[in-house]
Amino acid sequence: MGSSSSSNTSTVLERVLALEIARVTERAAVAAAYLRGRGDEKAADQAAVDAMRREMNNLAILGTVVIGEGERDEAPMLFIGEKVGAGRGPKVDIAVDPLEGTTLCAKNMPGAIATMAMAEGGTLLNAPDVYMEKIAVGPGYAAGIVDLDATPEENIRALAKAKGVKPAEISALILDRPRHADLVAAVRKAGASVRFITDGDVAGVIHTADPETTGIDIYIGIGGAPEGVLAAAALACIGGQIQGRLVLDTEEKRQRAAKMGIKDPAKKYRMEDMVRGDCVFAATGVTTGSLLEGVRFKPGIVETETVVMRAATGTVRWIRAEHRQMEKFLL
Ligand code: VTB
Repeated sequence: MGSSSSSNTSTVLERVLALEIARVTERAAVAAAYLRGRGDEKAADQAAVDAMRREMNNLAILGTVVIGEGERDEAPMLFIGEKVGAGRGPKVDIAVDPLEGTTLCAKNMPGAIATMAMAEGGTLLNAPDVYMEKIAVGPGYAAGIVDLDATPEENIRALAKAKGVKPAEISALILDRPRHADLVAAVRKAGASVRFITDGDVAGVIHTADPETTGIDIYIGIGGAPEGVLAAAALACIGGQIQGRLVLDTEEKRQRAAKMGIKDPAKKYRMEDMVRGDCVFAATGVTTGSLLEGVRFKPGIVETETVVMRAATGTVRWIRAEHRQMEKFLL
């Protein structure tokens, strides 16, 4: 960090924002939870976006959304470049996915979360909402143990060797999509086991950080770029490695990226390229999943579970909240 202005921002991230951020994801999660199981992805996403924006605008920050949801599936977004916050305080970059797993929420299936990350201004990857190739492993491995440019077989073998197990004892988490057919075949050919998720690769990547509990050693595949940056923010806090490469397969996408300052469309981003400074990451469960409990409505009480992580210290806080003031959740 070094300069006094960034250490000021760090202090603010530590003292205030690391807890304030929980309110933002809590509010988004509760708003989405009111729309669980209604089969309406757009409505749930919109509710989460509106709630997140509303709560974020109470924070004493000069925030800019640098990567967010919206363009790809035309969801109602907190758009890239949008200014958020109360208009005073430190300059911060913000990555948002107000409802990660809109389908999971609309179908009331496990694993929908509300998530965001906040970092010092100019330190989070500013990119369009396109796909991203990703590969991630948890902490404890030599840098570069797996690589986007290696074959799946090479990655599985290298990881198994480093872990001191057979490839058969390695589990890879992959989004269940037709585009991953070759990848899945290659991972299986290498001898590893594939676990599928239907959605929710932010939590998927986070699972690699605790393989003993989750049974997941590696995340591989193509998902959303915002989810990639959010996952990188989480791993920057808890340890691990992630690499990403934007899928800029049309001239239109390359131009959109160029406007955001991306000169090399084929650049391989390491975690440190996606999250360069101190950052805080938060996620609140919407539907109960393997990472977080979902929102529970009880008579007079709304319960939420949130995880807040901070890169500079590696602190991870689990916040179980009981909310008794219902009015604030009704938009
Ligand atoms: C992933 C996953 C998301 O999108 O990023 C995925 O984490 C990738 O896009 O929860 P496709 O659904 O288009 O394959 C989600 O599933 C939904 O945004």
